[in-house]
Amino acid sequence: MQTRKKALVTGITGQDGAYLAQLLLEKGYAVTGTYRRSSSVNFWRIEELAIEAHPNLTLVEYDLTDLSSGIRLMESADPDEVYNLAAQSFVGVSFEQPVATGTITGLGAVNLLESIRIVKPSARFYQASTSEMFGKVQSIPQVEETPFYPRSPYGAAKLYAHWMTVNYRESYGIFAASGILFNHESPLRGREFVTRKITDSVAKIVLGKLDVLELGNLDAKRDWGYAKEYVDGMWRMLQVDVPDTFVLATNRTESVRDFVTMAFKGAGVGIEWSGAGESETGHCSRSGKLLVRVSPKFYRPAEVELLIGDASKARRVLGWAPDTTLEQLCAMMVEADMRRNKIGVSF
Ligand code: NDP
Ligand code: GDR
Repeated sequence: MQTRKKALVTGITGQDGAYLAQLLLEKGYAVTGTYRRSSSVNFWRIEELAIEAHPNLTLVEYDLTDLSSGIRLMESADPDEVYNLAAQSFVGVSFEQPVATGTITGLGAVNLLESIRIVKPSARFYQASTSEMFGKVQSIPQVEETPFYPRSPYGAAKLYAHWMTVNYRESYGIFAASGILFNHESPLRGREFVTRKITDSVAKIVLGKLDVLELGNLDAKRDWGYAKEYVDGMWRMLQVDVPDTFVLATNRTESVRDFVTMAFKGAGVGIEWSGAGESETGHCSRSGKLLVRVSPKFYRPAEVELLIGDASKARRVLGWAPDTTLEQLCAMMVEADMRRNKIGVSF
């Protein structure tokens, strides 16, 4: 009889953690998912996916910043595969909390790598790296070899974690993979991130629960994919023979403004834009009502203006390719937020 593979997923309460745990459970893994202690733990995502009571899922408290609890975690979970998804992941907040972001997002990964080195060096490790490491992009499209230039404390912390992952791979022979993932979204995305903020607000506006959507930089361009497909790419990175670094992206970039237009269209509302920069506004093309306004409070001290990735290496080596279009993704998110807001549930 084949023994069940064991996976450890940090950050199971987050978007990717929830989808990845679902995927691994479907594949027959025993999954240990970590969440951090707080006065009100939020399990809404694993509840939405109906996996919170799965017999092969164990939930344990773990704080990324604590090395000794990392060591104990590695001893108790005894994982074959470790997916490090937990992080202070919001770029905007990282400017306000640079030290905490460095400790959690940067050093947190090293705590796990050290725990693996000490307790279970045969475990395979996945680090959730990010296109934010490219920051002020040096060439287009971005690939694994594109030089890094992070533009936020978050990007810099992730770059440290990325290089430490490469370092543990090269120094100790640990199977440590780094996935440079471009933005990926879903109905489970946190509402602080721009796509979900937009789809939730569009739903509220259409239902008469909100007057105007306030946003920051509408010109920023992102390569947005569907999170459920990206967690499959993470898993694939740990199934190959040699640990490596891979970009996952769709190779299509759109502006925040375009995503707003797309989301309103998905809810049956046409939108017309006027003005520029901080005085740009969006109006309903039928009634002329103001629907979108720019607010300087959502601007960042330094911005990542344009991201577009090329995932050819992942396609070639991992057989990974995205399938869902941005229009389909946006429609899926608007539909979920319409449903939630109609029944008054809001996560
Ligand atoms: P989320 O913000 O949805 O989830 C982050 C997770 O980290 C949550 O479970 C959160 O717990 C947990 N966490 C935060 N601080 C700590 C801490 N001190 N100790 C333990 N756990 C902590 O992020 P995503 O799911 O979107 O992203 C997953 C990972 O991938 C992150 O590392 C992110 O930086 C990275 N990434 C994401 C991309 C994206 O587009 N989504 C793209 C590239 C990389 P809690 O629920 O309690 O807050
Ligand atoms: P990002 O995602 O910073 O790319 O990081 P986010 O959705 O926060 O911002 C995308 C772009 O939209 C602009 N923007 C706004 N952003 C937010 N959040 N709120 C606003 O009101 C707003 N208005 C304009 C931003 O300035 C930015 O240019 C995400 C996170 O998931 C990271 O953890 C991950 O590493 C990267 O994606 C890849």
